[in-house]
Amino acid sequence: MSGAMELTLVMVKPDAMQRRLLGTILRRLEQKGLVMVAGDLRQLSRDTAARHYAAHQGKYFYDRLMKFITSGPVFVSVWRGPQAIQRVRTLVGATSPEKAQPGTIRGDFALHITQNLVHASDSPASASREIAIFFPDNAFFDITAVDADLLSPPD
Ligand code: FUP
Repeated sequence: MSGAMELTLVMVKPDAMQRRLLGTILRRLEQKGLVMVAGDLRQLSRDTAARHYAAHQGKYFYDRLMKFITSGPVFVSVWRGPQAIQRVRTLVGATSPEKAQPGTIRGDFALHITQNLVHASDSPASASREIAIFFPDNAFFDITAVDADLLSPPD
């Protein structure tokens, strides 16, 4: 069973942009069969970054995180697919660099807990909240992959 269709927010962070890993990261999500339905290169303001990371306000790493995420352009995107939220999290890998497994984006390319290349929504509630921050118009492309039925046949 492939699961319900979901939307999830993926942000490719300034370290990945600097390291020219945008294409590599997007490619992994595409290879899995997920479809990008919105995407944009943006410089985050401190206000937008604070909304996005509201749950971490007051934590010891908050200032470092805010400085990092506003240090250069990020690529914000919305992806669609069956159980896309958990599947993207699995492809991204664990937050801690010691725990991120080889084969995941962080496991293969990241050494640091802050400079960890990519953000992905961690639950349906986070996905809705984060998508509304970056794409308030909710105007997503209605792309159906030509191989959608092969990748995820209806049950
Ligand atoms: P994740 O969902 O894997 O991106 O991780 P969290 O939501 O737990 O943390 C959000 C961001 O805070 C992470 F991308 C990295 C940063 N962070 C730190 O810099 N130090 C920490 O100790 C924990 C998280």
